[in-house]
Amino acid sequence: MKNIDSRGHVRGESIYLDDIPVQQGTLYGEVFDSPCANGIIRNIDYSKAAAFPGVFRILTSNDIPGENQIGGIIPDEPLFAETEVDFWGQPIALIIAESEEIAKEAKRLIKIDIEKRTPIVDPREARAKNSLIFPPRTFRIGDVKKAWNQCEHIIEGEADNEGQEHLYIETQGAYAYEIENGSIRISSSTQGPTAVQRTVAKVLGIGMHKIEVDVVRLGGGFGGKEDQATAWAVMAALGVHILKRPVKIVLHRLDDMRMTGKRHPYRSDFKIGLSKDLMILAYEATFHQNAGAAADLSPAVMERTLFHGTNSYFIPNAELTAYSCKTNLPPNTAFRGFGGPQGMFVIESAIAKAADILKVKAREIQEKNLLKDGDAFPYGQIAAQCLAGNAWNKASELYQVEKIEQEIDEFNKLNKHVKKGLAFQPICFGISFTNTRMNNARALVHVYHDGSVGISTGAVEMGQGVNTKMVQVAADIFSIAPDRIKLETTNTTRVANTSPSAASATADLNGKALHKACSAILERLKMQAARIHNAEASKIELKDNFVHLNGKQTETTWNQLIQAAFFDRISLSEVGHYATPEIHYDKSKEKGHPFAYHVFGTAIIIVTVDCIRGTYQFDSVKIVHDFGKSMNVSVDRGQIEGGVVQGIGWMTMEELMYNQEGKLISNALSTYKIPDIYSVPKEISIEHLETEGHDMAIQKSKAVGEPPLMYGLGAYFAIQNAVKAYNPNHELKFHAPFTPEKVLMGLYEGVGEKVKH
Ligand code: LUZ
Ligand code: MOS
Repeated sequence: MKNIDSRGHVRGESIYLDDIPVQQGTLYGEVFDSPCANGIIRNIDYSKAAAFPGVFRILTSNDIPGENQIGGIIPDEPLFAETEVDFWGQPIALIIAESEEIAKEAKRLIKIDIEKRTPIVDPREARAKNSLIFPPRTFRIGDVKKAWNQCEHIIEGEADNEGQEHLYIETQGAYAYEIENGSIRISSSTQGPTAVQRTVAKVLGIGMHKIEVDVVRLGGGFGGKEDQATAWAVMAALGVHILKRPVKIVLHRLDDMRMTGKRHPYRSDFKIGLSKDLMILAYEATFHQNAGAAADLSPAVMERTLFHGTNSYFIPNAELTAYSCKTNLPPNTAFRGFGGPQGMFVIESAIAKAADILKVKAREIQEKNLLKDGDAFPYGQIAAQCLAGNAWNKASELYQVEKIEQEIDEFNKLNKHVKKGLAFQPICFGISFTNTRMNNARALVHVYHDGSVGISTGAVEMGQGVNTKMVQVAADIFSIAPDRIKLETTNTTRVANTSPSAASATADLNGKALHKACSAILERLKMQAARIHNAEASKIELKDNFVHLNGKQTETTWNQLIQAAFFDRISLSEVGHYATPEIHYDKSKEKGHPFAYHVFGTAIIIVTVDCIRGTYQFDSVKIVHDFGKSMNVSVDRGQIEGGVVQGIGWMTMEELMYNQEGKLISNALSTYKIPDIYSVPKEISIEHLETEGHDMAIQKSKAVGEPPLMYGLGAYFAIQNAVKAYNPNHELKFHAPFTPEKVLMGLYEGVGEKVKH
């Protein structure tokens, strides 16, 4: 089925937050934020700004009727700073004015006097100073201390990654207005409508029942709106609560980049031990997560780093420890992969370094250690329906890897100043929120008495195509045309207590809930049809708009059946509730079965490096991916292509830089480079792995949102191999992104000296 949004998108008719018509009397909010990363507020003079014509009010922490607290997991984040500031861009006040322009003008008139303190920007420094968000955690399997003795080779090193700006095309924003009796309706560009509802209620000191959050769709989220859409919605609602006028806040791109958190930078140490025949016997890693100034989702992100610390390899003895380090950056947050990519980068770096020292190909080590059915992950779950080897083997055969390698060797011999590099990137990603209790969803279905259908779920459409999948589920069960079905906005009044659209689990969770609701209505309709045809319900089927009896089409249409059911006073509405079965996790032991299933795949990435300039172009990314049984191939391919490009961007060009004062200096699109149409690989081939699919996946179609991002990790190692082909003296470093500057340094370090080793 075609994406139901494609027509609206192409014609510019799709509704985003800023397209919602505003009510008469709407006011506009502008956030006044901290001009330094760490300091004590001595004085703020709002008088000139407050007196500026058109300014209605300046809201600060003093105006909050409930709690000045927006921390979702740990209550450690004020909505507005009170006496001190902990990061550059931290909200201090909200200026509410007649227009955005007036609010912006007024903001310039605020005078702030801050006593600056030295900020911490580096997570290792934070750990040394014991500045942690919460205590460290360790995952263990086997006995790593004993295993080192059995290792023929032991290799140690460091692997670091920087953050990543989400750069959703639609910036953060919210529009709130009063309905009546103090109830507030909020349109929010959020992945987590319930998080917004809960937090608004807490800050305003009123019940959640008075807050209705509605989401039409987002112009991208990528995790950046899982938690961090909340603050702006709360501010808008606070304005409504106090001024009794509609309030709209939409962040300017530069404000959004400065004030919001990003993917977590990590600083990590590894130690890997291999046997003579390249089996990984032992692995130790220590992760230092740069959480920023407040917890936000960092505890959950850190957990996923540990869950994915061994990627798709079986390592019998491993010890993974992670520290969530409190620094003076904006609180870092969810970003596609959610800590998984950071963990996987470290094991891939360890393997690359081992391969370099042992003078073997990384792919030999990778292949030998791939996870198999029955192998245990460090967190206790046993690999089942494991497709790591299948994906790897199919990729090797289908894309003729030996031949490609020969061609690359030839090319590198013939070309002095251009070199090619190749890397294999296997992935293994666990599907489910790592926090077991979040794995539930609901759906509400109404069949109207004309036979048309309205469905609501907790899923938020953010470009990933989940709405299309939801319509498919309903159309499939009722066996009616998709255009008889309307997908309603995501609304906390229709579907309550939702988990955010995140963790790649949105279509699974909401789809299964929808499946249950539709199935319940279907059962009632079959009984109705049975009455009409004097038959047993078990002999009835609904197919292609008609009632079928004993496998044959009858005269009764879907519409007639619905009419009859309606006249017979049969309920045509249903709520479905789904909670993922079988999953559990015991944090005290760090063991359990946290994931419904895993998604596997392998990518082969080939890059060409210009060895004069240090620039590069990706020739191809050749993928074999475990879709299960894809329910929508074009939607799923779109997710893979986008994920790959976003992953490559993070690994190669997107360079977030903070200076020593904790100020973001790559703070605009002129200094922060994301992949564009010219930097995407010339070829992205995507091949299905033929499998049955998994029962816990919606229609056996496996989750596809986050896993493909991690194919992009291979970009780093492909470039590294090309650099090595030019400069054998290049000493491997692991510090993503591998920008052209770093490539150039790598190409020329120690050139002219005798080759080492
Ligand atoms: N959000 C979350 C996520 O709260 N828990 C998760 O496990 C998760 N995983 C990926 C992306 N978002
Ligand atoms: Mo996400 S990183 O699944 O919000």
